[in-house]
Amino acid sequence: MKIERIELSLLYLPYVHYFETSFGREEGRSFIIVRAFSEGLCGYGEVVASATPLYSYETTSTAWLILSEFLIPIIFKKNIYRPEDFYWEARRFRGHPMAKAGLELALWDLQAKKAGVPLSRIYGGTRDEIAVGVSLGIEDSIPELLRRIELFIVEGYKRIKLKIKPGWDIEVAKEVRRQFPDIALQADANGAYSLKDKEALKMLDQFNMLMLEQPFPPYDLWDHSQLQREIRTPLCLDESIISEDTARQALEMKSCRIINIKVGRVGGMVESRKIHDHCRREGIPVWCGGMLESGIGRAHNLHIASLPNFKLPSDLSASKRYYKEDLIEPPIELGEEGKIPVPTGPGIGVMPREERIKRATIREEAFTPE
Ligand code: OSB
Ligand code: MG
Repeated sequence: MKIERIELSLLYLPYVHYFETSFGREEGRSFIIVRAFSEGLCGYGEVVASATPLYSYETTSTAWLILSEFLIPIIFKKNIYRPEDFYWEARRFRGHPMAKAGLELALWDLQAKKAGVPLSRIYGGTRDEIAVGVSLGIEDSIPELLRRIELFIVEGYKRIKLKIKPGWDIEVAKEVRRQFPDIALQADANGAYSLKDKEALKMLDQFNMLMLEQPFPPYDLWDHSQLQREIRTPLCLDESIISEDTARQALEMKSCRIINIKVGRVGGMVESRKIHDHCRREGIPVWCGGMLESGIGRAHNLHIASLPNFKLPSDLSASKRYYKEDLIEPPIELGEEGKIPVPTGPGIGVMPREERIKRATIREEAFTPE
Protein backbone atom coordinates (compact mmCIF):
# COMPACT_ATOMS: atom_id res chain seq x y z
CA MET A 1 0.00 0.00 0.00
CA LYS A 2 1.36 3.37 -1.00
CA ILE A 3 -0.12 6.75 -0.20
CA GLU A 4 -0.66 8.41 -3.58
CA ARG A 5 -2.09 11.77 -2.55
CA ILE A 6 -2.94 13.73 0.57
CA GLU A 7 -5.44 16.58 0.58
CA LEU A 8 -6.04 19.23 3.21
CA SER A 9 -9.24 21.27 3.38
CA LEU A 10 -9.87 24.15 5.77
CA LEU A 11 -13.57 24.35 6.64
CA TYR A 12 -15.88 26.59 8.60
CA LEU A 13 -19.19 25.32 9.97
CA PRO A 14 -21.61 27.47 12.03
CA TYR A 15 -22.98 25.90 15.25
CA VAL A 16 -26.72 25.46 15.75
CA HIS A 17 -26.21 27.36 19.05
CA TYR A 18 -23.19 29.38 20.18
CA PHE A 19 -20.74 27.62 22.51
CA GLU A 20 -19.28 29.62 25.37
CA THR A 21 -16.50 28.44 27.71
CA SER A 22 -14.18 30.27 30.09
CA PHE A 23 -12.26 31.22 26.88
CA GLY A 24 -15.20 33.12 25.36
CA ARG A 25 -18.13 32.63 23.02
CA GLU A 26 -17.88 31.06 19.54
CA GLU A 27 -20.56 30.96 16.85
CA GLY A 28 -18.94 28.31 14.69
CA ARG A 29 -15.78 26.35 14.12
CA SER A 30 -12.79 26.33 11.75
CA PHE A 31 -11.02 23.00 11.36
CA ILE A 32 -9.04 20.95 8.86
CA ILE A 33 -10.08 17.73 7.13
CA VAL A 34 -7.24 15.43 6.00
CA ARG A 35 -7.75 12.91 3.18
CA ALA A 36 -5.22 10.17 2.41
CA PHE A 37 -5.68 8.29 -0.90
CA SER A 38 -4.44 4.83 -1.80
CA GLU A 39 -5.58 2.12 -4.21
CA GLY A 40 -8.97 3.71 -4.82
CA LEU A 41 -9.68 4.20 -1.10
CA CYS A 42 -9.76 7.41 0.92
CA GLY A 43 -9.04 7.72 4.64
CA TYR A 44 -10.39 10.73 6.52
CA GLY A 45 -9.02 12.52 9.56
CA GLU A 46 -9.96 15.72 11.36
CA VAL A 47 -7.55 18.26 12.85
CA VAL A 48 -9.32 19.73 15.89
CA ALA A 49 -7.18 22.88 16.27
CA SER A 50 -9.37 25.99 16.14
CA ALA A 51 -8.79 29.42 14.60
CA THR A 52 -7.47 30.95 17.84
CA PRO A 53 -4.94 29.53 20.34
CA LEU A 54 -7.21 29.37 23.42
CA TYR A 55 -7.74 25.72 24.32
CA SER A 56 -4.23 24.95 23.06
CA TYR A 57 -1.39 26.80 21.31
CA GLU A 58 -2.19 25.15 17.99
CA THR A 59 -4.36 26.91 15.43
CA THR A 60 -5.70 25.94 12.02
CA SER A 61 -2.83 27.99 10.50
CA THR A 62 -0.04 26.37 12.52
CA ALA A 63 -1.50 22.92 11.85
CA TRP A 64 -1.65 23.62 8.10
CA LEU A 65 1.98 24.77 8.13
CA ILE A 66 3.26 21.80 10.18
CA LEU A 67 1.32 19.33 8.06
CA SER A 68 2.46 20.73 4.73
CA GLU A 69 6.11 21.44 5.64
CA PHE A 70 6.93 18.54 7.97
CA LEU A 71 4.32 15.82 8.45
CA ILE A 72 3.07 15.13 4.93
CA PRO A 73 6.67 15.01 3.59
CA ILE A 74 7.40 12.17 6.09
CA ILE A 75 4.76 10.06 4.34
CA PHE A 76 6.12 10.62 0.84
CA LYS A 77 9.86 10.62 1.60
CA LYS A 78 9.78 7.46 3.72
CA ASN A 79 6.94 5.71 1.90
CA ILE A 80 4.93 5.40 5.07
CA TYR A 81 1.36 4.18 5.22
CA ARG A 82 1.11 2.41 8.58
CA PRO A 83 -0.19 4.72 11.31
CA GLU A 84 2.29 3.32 13.87
CA ASP A 85 5.23 4.06 11.56
CA PHE A 86 3.94 7.59 11.04
CA TYR A 87 3.65 8.03 14.82
CA TRP A 88 7.30 7.06 15.39
CA GLU A 89 8.60 9.29 12.57
CA ALA A 90 6.45 12.26 13.61
CA ARG A 91 7.59 11.96 17.23
CA ARG A 92 10.93 13.58 16.46
CA PHE A 93 9.09 16.83 15.84
CA ARG A 94 8.12 18.44 19.10
CA GLY A 95 4.54 19.40 19.86
CA HIS A 96 1.77 20.05 17.34
CA PRO A 97 -0.27 17.04 18.47
CA MET A 98 -3.48 18.07 16.71
CA ALA A 99 -1.74 18.31 13.34
CA LYS A 100 -0.15 14.88 13.91
CA ALA A 101 -3.42 13.29 15.06
CA GLY A 102 -5.39 14.49 12.02
CA LEU A 103 -3.00 12.76 9.63
CA GLU A 104 -2.57 9.65 11.78
CA LEU A 105 -6.36 9.24 11.94
CA ALA A 106 -6.62 9.42 8.14
CA LEU A 107 -4.08 6.56 7.95
CA TRP A 108 -6.05 4.53 10.52
CA ASP A 109 -9.27 5.00 8.54
CA LEU A 110 -7.48 3.98 5.35
CA GLN A 111 -5.99 0.88 6.97
CA ALA A 112 -9.37 -0.26 8.31
CA LYS A 113 -11.07 0.40 4.95
CA LYS A 114 -8.37 -1.61 3.21
CA ALA A 115 -9.05 -4.49 5.64
CA GLY A 116 -12.81 -4.01 5.16
CA VAL A 117 -13.51 -3.77 8.89
CA PRO A 118 -14.65 -1.03 11.27
CA LEU A 119 -11.91 0.90 13.07
CA SER A 120 -13.16 -0.33 16.45
CA ARG A 121 -12.23 -3.86 15.32
CA ILE A 122 -8.67 -2.79 14.43
CA TYR A 123 -8.37 -1.02 17.79
CA GLY A 124 -9.66 -4.02 19.72
CA GLY A 125 -12.81 -2.27 20.92
CA THR A 126 -14.99 -4.27 23.28
CA ARG A 127 -18.37 -2.54 23.09
CA ASP A 128 -20.74 -1.63 20.28
CA GLU A 129 -22.40 1.38 21.89
CA ILE A 130 -20.94 4.29 23.81
CA ALA A 131 -22.45 5.96 26.88
CA VAL A 132 -22.47 9.68 26.10
CA GLY A 133 -23.38 13.05 27.53
CA VAL A 134 -23.82 16.61 26.41
CA SER A 135 -21.49 19.52 27.21
CA LEU A 136 -23.41 22.76 27.79
CA GLY A 137 -21.76 26.12 27.31
CA ILE A 138 -22.14 29.19 29.48
CA GLU A 139 -25.49 30.94 28.81
CA ASP A 140 -26.74 34.50 29.32
CA SER A 141 -28.77 33.45 32.38
CA ILE A 142 -29.34 30.43 34.63
CA PRO A 143 -33.02 30.01 33.53
CA GLU A 144 -31.79 29.90 29.91
CA LEU A 145 -29.30 27.15 30.83
CA LEU A 146 -31.96 25.19 32.75
CA ARG A 147 -34.28 25.35 29.71
CA ARG A 148 -31.54 23.95 27.48
CA ILE A 149 -30.67 21.14 29.91
CA GLU A 150 -34.36 20.19 30.05
CA LEU A 151 -34.45 19.89 26.22
CA PHE A 152 -31.42 17.58 26.17
CA ILE A 153 -32.83 15.41 28.95
CA VAL A 154 -36.10 15.08 27.01
CA GLU A 155 -34.05 14.00 23.98
CA GLY A 156 -32.59 11.19 26.08
CA TYR A 157 -29.22 12.42 27.35
CA LYS A 158 -28.31 10.89 30.70
CA ARG A 159 -25.26 12.97 31.63
CA ILE A 160 -24.83 16.74 31.64
CA LYS A 161 -21.54 18.67 31.69
CA LEU A 162 -21.58 22.32 32.70
CA LYS A 163 -18.93 24.79 31.61
CA ILE A 164 -17.94 26.90 34.59
CA LYS A 165 -15.75 29.95 35.29
CA PRO A 166 -15.38 32.34 38.23
CA GLY A 167 -18.81 33.97 38.64
CA TRP A 168 -20.62 31.17 36.76
CA ASP A 169 -20.13 28.21 39.06
CA ILE A 170 -21.61 27.62 42.55
CA GLU A 171 -24.95 29.31 41.94
CA VAL A 172 -25.30 27.58 38.57
CA ALA A 173 -24.50 24.13 39.99
CA LYS A 174 -26.92 24.75 42.87
CA GLU A 175 -29.83 25.63 40.54
CA VAL A 176 -29.09 22.77 38.16
CA ARG A 177 -29.04 20.34 41.09
CA ARG A 178 -32.25 21.79 42.50
CA GLN A 179 -34.09 21.28 39.22
CA PHE A 180 -32.44 17.96 38.24
CA PRO A 181 -31.64 16.21 41.53
CA ASP A 182 -30.74 12.83 39.98
CA ILE A 183 -28.99 13.67 36.70
CA ALA A 184 -25.35 12.59 36.32
CA LEU A 185 -23.58 15.95 36.48
CA GLN A 186 -20.04 17.21 36.01
CA ALA A 187 -18.31 20.58 35.49
CA ASP A 188 -15.41 21.75 33.31
CA ALA A 189 -13.47 24.98 34.01
CA ASN A 190 -10.94 24.79 31.16
CA GLY A 191 -8.27 26.05 33.53
CA ALA A 192 -10.06 29.23 34.61
CA TYR A 193 -9.16 29.02 38.34
CA SER A 194 -6.01 29.06 40.46
CA LEU A 195 -5.11 27.57 43.82
CA LYS A 196 -6.31 30.84 45.42
CA ASP A 197 -9.85 29.72 44.53
CA LYS A 198 -9.50 26.46 46.49
CA GLU A 199 -12.16 27.27 49.11
CA ALA A 200 -14.70 28.28 46.45
CA LEU A 201 -14.02 25.12 44.44
CA LYS A 202 -14.50 22.97 47.54
CA MET A 203 -18.08 24.27 47.72
CA LEU A 204 -18.77 22.22 44.57
CA ASP A 205 -18.48 19.08 46.72
CA GLN A 206 -22.05 19.54 47.94
CA PHE A 207 -23.57 18.95 44.46
CA ASN A 208 -22.63 15.27 44.12
CA MET A 209 -20.86 15.65 40.79
CA LEU A 210 -19.18 12.83 38.86
CA MET A 211 -16.06 14.97 38.50
CA LEU A 212 -14.58 18.45 38.20
CA GLU A 213 -12.57 18.83 35.00
CA GLN A 214 -9.39 20.91 34.66
CA PRO A 215 -9.92 23.63 37.27
CA PHE A 216 -6.34 24.95 36.85
CA PRO A 217 -4.22 25.73 33.79
CA PRO A 218 -2.58 22.92 31.80
CA TYR A 219 0.92 23.07 33.30
CA ASP A 220 -0.26 22.93 36.93
CA LEU A 221 -0.14 19.25 37.82
CA TRP A 222 1.17 20.07 41.28
CA ASP A 223 -1.61 22.53 42.13
CA HIS A 224 -4.20 20.01 40.99
CA SER A 225 -2.72 17.52 43.45
CA GLN A 226 -3.06 20.10 46.23
CA LEU A 227 -6.73 20.60 45.44
CA GLN A 228 -7.47 16.88 45.02
CA ARG A 229 -6.16 16.28 48.58
CA GLU A 230 -8.87 18.54 49.95
CA ILE A 231 -11.85 18.02 47.66
CA ARG A 232 -14.09 14.96 47.66
CA THR A 233 -15.20 15.30 44.03
CA PRO A 234 -12.79 13.44 41.71
CA LEU A 235 -10.70 15.77 39.57
CA CYS A 236 -10.43 14.91 35.88
CA LEU A 237 -7.61 16.27 33.75
CA ASP A 238 -8.10 17.31 30.13
CA GLU A 239 -5.63 19.99 28.91
CA SER A 240 -2.88 18.80 31.32
CA ILE A 241 -2.60 15.32 29.83
CA ILE A 242 -0.63 15.42 26.60
CA SER A 243 1.14 12.03 26.64
CA GLU A 244 1.49 8.74 28.51
CA ASP A 245 4.26 10.38 30.55
CA THR A 246 2.11 13.28 31.71
CA ALA A 247 -0.65 10.80 32.55
CA ARG A 248 1.78 8.74 34.63
CA GLN A 249 3.14 11.84 36.37
CA ALA A 250 -0.36 13.13 37.13
CA LEU A 251 -1.35 9.80 38.66
CA GLU A 252 1.90 9.52 40.65
CA MET A 253 1.28 13.02 42.04
CA LYS A 254 -2.40 12.19 42.65
CA SER A 255 -3.40 15.24 40.62
CA CYS A 256 -6.59 13.54 39.40
CA ARG A 257 -8.67 10.36 39.65
CA ILE A 258 -10.05 10.40 36.11
CA ILE A 259 -8.53 11.22 32.72
CA ASN A 260 -10.25 12.59 29.63
CA ILE A 261 -8.63 11.34 26.41
CA LYS A 262 -8.81 13.54 23.31
CA VAL A 263 -6.99 12.04 20.37
CA GLY A 264 -6.09 15.50 19.01
CA ARG A 265 -4.72 16.82 22.30
CA VAL A 266 -2.36 13.83 22.75
CA GLY A 267 -1.21 13.54 19.12
CA GLY A 268 -3.04 10.50 17.76
CA MET A 269 -4.41 7.05 18.45
CA VAL A 270 -1.07 5.42 19.25
CA GLU A 271 -0.53 7.84 22.15
CA SER A 272 -4.23 7.65 23.16
CA ARG A 273 -3.90 3.89 23.43
CA LYS A 274 -0.79 4.20 25.63
CA ILE A 275 -2.65 6.53 27.99
CA HIS A 276 -5.68 4.25 27.95
CA ASP A 277 -3.57 1.18 28.78
CA HIS A 278 -1.60 2.98 31.48
CA CYS A 279 -4.80 4.17 33.19
CA ARG A 280 -6.30 0.69 32.89
CA ARG A 281 -3.31 -0.83 34.68
CA GLU A 282 -3.62 1.81 37.39
CA GLY A 283 -7.38 1.35 37.82
CA ILE A 284 -8.12 4.88 36.61
CA PRO A 285 -11.22 5.23 34.38
CA VAL A 286 -11.04 7.32 31.20
CA TRP A 287 -13.65 8.85 28.90
CA CYS A 288 -13.51 10.44 25.46
CA GLY A 289 -13.46 14.23 25.35
CA GLY A 290 -14.85 16.20 22.43
CA MET A 291 -13.78 19.26 20.46
CA LEU A 292 -17.17 19.90 18.82
CA GLU A 293 -15.96 17.76 15.93
CA SER A 294 -17.74 17.31 12.64
CA GLY A 295 -19.18 13.85 12.03
CA ILE A 296 -15.77 12.74 10.71
CA GLY A 297 -13.93 13.45 13.97
CA ARG A 298 -16.90 12.27 16.04
CA ALA A 299 -17.10 8.92 14.20
CA HIS A 300 -13.38 8.47 14.97
CA ASN A 301 -14.11 9.20 18.64
CA LEU A 302 -16.87 6.57 18.78
CA HIS A 303 -14.40 3.89 17.65
CA ILE A 304 -11.75 5.06 20.12
CA ALA A 305 -14.30 5.06 22.97
CA SER A 306 -15.11 1.40 22.27
CA LEU A 307 -11.88 0.40 24.09
CA PRO A 308 -12.49 -1.30 27.46
CA ASN A 309 -11.26 1.37 29.90
CA PHE A 310 -13.59 4.10 28.54
CA LYS A 311 -15.78 3.62 31.58
CA LEU A 312 -17.45 7.01 32.02
CA PRO A 313 -19.85 8.83 29.66
CA SER A 314 -18.00 10.59 26.81
CA ASP A 315 -18.51 14.10 25.36
CA LEU A 316 -20.07 12.73 22.20
CA SER A 317 -23.48 13.99 21.18
CA ALA A 318 -25.74 13.61 18.13
CA SER A 319 -24.89 15.53 14.92
CA LYS A 320 -27.85 17.88 15.35
CA ARG A 321 -26.57 19.07 18.75
CA TYR A 322 -23.64 20.72 16.91
CA TYR A 323 -24.44 21.38 13.23
CA LYS A 324 -27.54 21.88 11.10
CA GLU A 325 -26.04 19.72 8.39
CA ASP A 326 -23.21 17.43 9.50
CA LEU A 327 -20.56 16.40 6.96
CA ILE A 328 -21.60 12.75 7.06
CA GLU A 329 -24.47 10.43 6.16
CA PRO A 330 -26.17 9.01 8.05
CA PRO A 331 -25.91 11.63 10.83
CA ILE A 332 -24.89 10.44 14.29
CA GLU A 333 -28.00 10.00 16.44
CA LEU A 334 -28.60 9.29 20.09
CA GLY A 335 -29.79 5.71 20.62
CA GLU A 336 -31.42 4.02 23.61
CA GLU A 337 -30.40 4.74 27.21
CA GLY A 338 -28.28 7.76 26.37
CA LYS A 339 -25.90 5.73 24.20
CA ILE A 340 -24.63 6.08 20.62
CA PRO A 341 -23.94 2.95 18.54
CA VAL A 342 -20.40 2.54 17.16
CA PRO A 343 -20.64 2.67 13.32
CA THR A 344 -20.30 -0.79 11.78
CA GLY A 345 -19.15 -0.06 8.20
CA PRO A 346 -15.47 -0.22 7.12
CA GLY A 347 -13.12 2.40 8.61
CA ILE A 348 -14.91 5.24 10.37
CA GLY A 349 -18.11 3.59 9.13
CA VAL A 350 -19.89 6.78 8.05
CA MET A 351 -19.92 8.42 4.61
CA PRO A 352 -18.43 11.92 4.35
CA ARG A 353 -20.50 13.94 1.86
CA GLU A 354 -17.98 15.57 -0.44
CA GLU A 355 -20.44 18.20 -1.73
CA ARG A 356 -21.05 19.40 1.85
CA ILE A 357 -17.31 19.48 2.55
CA LYS A 358 -16.83 21.54 -0.65
CA ARG A 359 -19.54 24.00 0.39
CA ALA A 360 -17.84 24.61 3.74
CA THR A 361 -14.29 24.79 2.32
CA ILE A 362 -12.29 28.02 2.57
CA ARG A 363 -8.92 26.72 1.41
CA GLU A 364 -7.64 23.45 -0.04
CA GLU A 365 -4.38 21.94 -1.21
CA ALA A 366 -3.31 18.58 -2.64
CA PHE A 367 0.10 16.99 -1.98
CA THR A 368 1.71 14.23 -4.05
CA PRO A 369 5.16 12.56 -4.03
CA GLU A 370 7.79 14.71 -5.88
O1 OSB B 1 -12.78 21.23 27.37
O2 OSB B 1 -13.91 19.57 26.82
C1 OSB B 1 -13.52 20.70 26.56
C2 OSB B 1 -15.09 21.97 23.33
C3 OSB B 1 -14.05 22.73 22.82
C4 OSB B 1 -12.90 22.84 23.55
C5 OSB B 1 -12.77 22.20 24.78
C6 OSB B 1 -13.79 21.42 25.27
C7 OSB B 1 -14.99 21.34 24.55
C8 OSB B 1 -16.18 20.59 24.99
C9 OSB B 1 -17.09 20.08 23.89
O3 OSB B 1 -16.50 20.46 26.15
C10 OSB B 1 -17.53 18.68 24.04
C11 OSB B 1 -18.15 18.14 22.77
O4 OSB B 1 -17.48 18.07 21.72
O5 OSB B 1 -19.33 17.77 22.83
MG1 MG C 1 -12.43 19.90 28.99
